Amino acid sequence: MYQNLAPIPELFVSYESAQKLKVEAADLISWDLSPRQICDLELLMNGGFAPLKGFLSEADYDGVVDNMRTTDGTLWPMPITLDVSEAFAEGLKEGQDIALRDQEGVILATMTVTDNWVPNKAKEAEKVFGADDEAHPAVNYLHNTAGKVYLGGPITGLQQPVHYDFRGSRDTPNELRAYFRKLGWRRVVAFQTRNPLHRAHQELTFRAAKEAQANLLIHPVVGMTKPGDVDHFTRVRCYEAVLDKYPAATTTMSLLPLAMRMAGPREAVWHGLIRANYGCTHFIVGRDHAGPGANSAGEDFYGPYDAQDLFREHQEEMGIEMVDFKHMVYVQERAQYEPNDEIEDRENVTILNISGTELRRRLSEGLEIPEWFSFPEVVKELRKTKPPRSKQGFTVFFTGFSGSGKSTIANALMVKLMEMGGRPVTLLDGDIVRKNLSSELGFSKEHRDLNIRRIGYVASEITKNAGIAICAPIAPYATTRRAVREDVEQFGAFVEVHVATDIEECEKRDRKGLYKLAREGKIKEFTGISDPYDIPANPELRVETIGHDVDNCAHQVILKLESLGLISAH
Ligand code: PPS
Repeated sequence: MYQNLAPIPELFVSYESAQKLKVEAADLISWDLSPRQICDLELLMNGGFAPLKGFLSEADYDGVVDNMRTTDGTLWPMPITLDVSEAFAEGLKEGQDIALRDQEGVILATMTVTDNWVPNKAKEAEKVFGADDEAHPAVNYLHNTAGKVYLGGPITGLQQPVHYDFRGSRDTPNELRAYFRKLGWRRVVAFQTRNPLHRAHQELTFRAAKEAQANLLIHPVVGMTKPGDVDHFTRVRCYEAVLDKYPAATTTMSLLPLAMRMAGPREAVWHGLIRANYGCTHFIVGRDHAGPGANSAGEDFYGPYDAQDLFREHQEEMGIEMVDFKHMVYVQERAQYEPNDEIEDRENVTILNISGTELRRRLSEGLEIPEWFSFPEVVKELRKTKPPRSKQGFTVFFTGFSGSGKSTIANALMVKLMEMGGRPVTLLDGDIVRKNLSSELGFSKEHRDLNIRRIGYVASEITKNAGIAICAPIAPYATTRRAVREDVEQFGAFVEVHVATDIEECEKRDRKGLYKLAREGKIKEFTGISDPYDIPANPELRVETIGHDVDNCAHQVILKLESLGLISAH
């Protein structure tokens, strides 16, 4: 297969029209785009999502969800939708233009709203992601981050989102096409990645290029990847280090501002279509492509080669060919990587492999990472970003009923950690936060969520800066606690401690006299009495306070922190 490298249509208007339209758009109702929507919009506008002309209409959305096709029959596996709040959608009329702004308020595009509907999110989860299970990051996003209403309609692109990082390595589809044209690269195999490249990846990409007799495009995602991944700044520094080890004449790297959904098979087809738009003729699909990991029952969402199967089914129509790979492993005797299924003399050789989980463990414990596994330059970058856990920041998040003992244990823990020294410790106790950060808030679900998200924000900043945050709010809602966990886990460990004193005991103790008032109806929405509390299903630690004194409870937390490698045992 050879690529036709003619330019593909973008949704941008000319510079002059854009200047004029920007002035006119200042009067339009504006939607402030979320980070994910900015990624989607960028690829819509620059042709990465061609032939889409805007956010999907309701009919196209239904087709995409049901059978991966828009109403005109175009193969498109991923719903690209503009989710908004009910309040925003309410006032809109059909055919109305709205301005789409980035997070600083810059107008990037206008959209003519042709469709405005409330999607069936449970169905979308089942059909697109395979299960309505919030352990899937995109399903979690769908239910807990995305707005309730979807808007659809064509886009008029005014300007690209502004990026200040790695500008020289970002290319639009047409820029890459022009580059390939200029170099005479008519066959290009793309490698999609959201992880640092190690030796196995290098071997895999070498083999793919050889097999497809093509040039190689390393095409890492720098938009949004799976929560908890290595941040893209670190990754790009790693890629740059590895790029030196490829022949410059046949390999290049470009950064893709895609917001991944981790949708396995559908995602693989989507990735292929995007790479075809970027001028590639071949696309590498390895084991468990864009897999989100385990579902809430502990099993993988997709089979390891489901993505390859779905890609194969559609590749003819997609205009891009798959280069499929089985899992690559290291054969010690031959000192090289080989596909696991091609090793014939398995009994006579030693097969080595380090999983992603094992790599993270070694990094977090400061253990050796062998040279057969990765390049010293890559390991050095990773160690800079991820020092051993005993040197990283972390958050201890207590949750439990009022009067359960959270604050008392949190205070004791703070003193013990300060006695050990080494890292600054901040206590974000429920009452302290309500006084200093959230004084205007009450106890409705909305206000409680806001309160906890503020605590989460501060805790994540402390964690990022290598400090220890101890939080002790009630935090009654599991979804909000999970959101805070995600905020914090970008930077360090999140240790949830359920102080499991039951409501009867808390009421019996009634240290602040609040339960009495709640029973009398004088305090409304009181947790455990007239308001819900989701018991944590899988906290890192559950402490019982009946029969254990405060010192003992705090010590249990210390032991947990030691076992997690967050404080060194001595
Ligand atoms: S939340 O839900 O996490 O935002 O609550 P939080 O900020 O931790 O609550 C702090 C203290 O507010 C007192 N208080 C109430 N608690 C629960 N429900 C209602 N309606 C309420 N009104 C006041 C209560 O003493 C909480 O303190 P703790 O430290 O938990 O005893």
